[in-house]
Amino acid sequence: MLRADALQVIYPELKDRIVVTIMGAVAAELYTIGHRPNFFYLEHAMGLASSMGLGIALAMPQHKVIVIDGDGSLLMNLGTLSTMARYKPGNLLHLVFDNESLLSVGGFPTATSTGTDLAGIARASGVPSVMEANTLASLQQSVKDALASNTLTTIISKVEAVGPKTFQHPPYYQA
Ligand SMILES: Cc1ncc(C[n+]2csc(CCOP(=O)(O)OP(=O)(O)O)c2C)c(N)n1
Ligand SMILES: [Mg+2]
Repeated sequence: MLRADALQVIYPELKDRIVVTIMGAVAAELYTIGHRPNFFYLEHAMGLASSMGLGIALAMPQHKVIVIDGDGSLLMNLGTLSTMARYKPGNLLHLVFDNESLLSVGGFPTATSTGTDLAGIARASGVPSVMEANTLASLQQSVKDALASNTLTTIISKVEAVGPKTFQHPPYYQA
């Protein structure tokens, strides 16, 4: 599954919600599909999109918040899973695209390429709903189910390590 196709398929669920993404390739992909003022691309602070999303979800319980994370970013801040699980905001959906790679900085393999199981870590951290969705249809359904459930959910989605050709200076980088 290509992450760009996955984003396209779930875009109807994203477009009217607060969305916080990690930096790099996935931010550019979402921006290209259709930027919205309710999308925030957290540049540079690797690993912290989920922490920011947690804060927003807790501060704004009337809104659903969707975090779009990456395997490398989540591995850098695994404690976010236990913190999310501790507070369990039902309005937070944590979607992790696992391409087994630090794709945005050249494609170095991450620990998920050698067996680290992010869904297992999320479950063991106490996240009440953890799903694995590796096809477009299952991802679309999992996102819909998670948003309808009012339960803190982490979805791990394996995708190919493929991104846009260039994404160094998209408009959101400019002041
Ligand atoms: C603290 C810190 N270390 C390193 C970087 C450089 N960096 C930017 S994106 C990235 C890779 C992110 O990997 P992942 O979350 O898997 O997303 P992908 O690029 O695969 O979409 C790295 C290492 C950074 N921005 N901040
Ligand atoms: Mg990655």
